[in-house]
Amino acid sequence: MAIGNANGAGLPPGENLRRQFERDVLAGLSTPQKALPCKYLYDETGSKLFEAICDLDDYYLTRTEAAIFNRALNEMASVLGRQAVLIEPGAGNCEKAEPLLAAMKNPRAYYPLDISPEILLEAQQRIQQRLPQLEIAPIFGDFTGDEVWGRLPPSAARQVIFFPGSTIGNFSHEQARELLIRFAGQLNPGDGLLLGADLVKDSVVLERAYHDSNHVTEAFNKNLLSRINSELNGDFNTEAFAHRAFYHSFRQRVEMHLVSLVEQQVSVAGRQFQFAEGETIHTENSHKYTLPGLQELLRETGFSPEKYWTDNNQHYAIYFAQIR
Ligand code: AVJ
Repeated sequence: MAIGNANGAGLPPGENLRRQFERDVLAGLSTPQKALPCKYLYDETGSKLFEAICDLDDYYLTRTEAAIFNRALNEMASVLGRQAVLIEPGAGNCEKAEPLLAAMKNPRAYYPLDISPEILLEAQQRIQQRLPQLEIAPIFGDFTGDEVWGRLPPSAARQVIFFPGSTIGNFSHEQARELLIRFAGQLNPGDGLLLGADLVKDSVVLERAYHDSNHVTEAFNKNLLSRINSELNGDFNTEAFAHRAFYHSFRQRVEMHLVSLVEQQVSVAGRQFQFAEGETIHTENSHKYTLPGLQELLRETGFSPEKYWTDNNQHYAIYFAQIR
């Protein structure tokens, strides 16, 4: 077999991803507002740091969502109905699906989708031990592309897409619409979506969650620079950048940036980039929703919002919607 062509086929595994990373970083550092795609924050170190963020007192999202699930699990299970198929895009360690599957009435199957096989296979074993009757079929790939969805087994049973964790917040409103339309395309009338989203709230609470006093989010943000240094032969001095996170109330999102503390030049993959003092790299968005905003998003994308659960402070919501 011939090795290597213009498409990068035949390259060692990981090389295509590295090249894509390089293209995205060089392009992102070349625009007037420097910006990097937030998905690159989640390499192995970044994912571990994100898990540490989830345990922080300042980061209310994870525990608030967990408490809503805990309290409403049986009600959710009955809304999902008997013998439903649960599909989870970006499932990761499947920690949120496990109690839900255990509460559901004779779930037909669980299809977790994720780019990371190791974590998914480990989760499959764990859940299979607890629920031996359940069919679990992990599907590896990027859920924002078409290709993975084509590999889902067709099903006559009721399907429910499970999308917790405020992952939707990483997407712009435009991208969120596209994503939900993609979800809808996978579903039939009467099928469901269980969606977790963080709500608009006091900016002090929001900013503390993304600028925590333990500096874990700072480490998470700066890890992107270390990753560029090691994978793309960069020479970022992580000390010369500061973590910044602020709530942009008009855009209803927390923006995460890295601020250059001095005027400096940085080299990445043989190319030079200038930073003025105070210039930033925009590294992540975390969109916040209002309940009416969520309902509108659902309606616009072919869903009919049926029921939601929230905490007493209305900091976070889990929405159940059906395909019209
Ligand atoms: C993984 C997108 C839900 O936006 O709250 C947390 C990512 N970034 N702290 C979020 C994140 C910094 C997180 N999501």
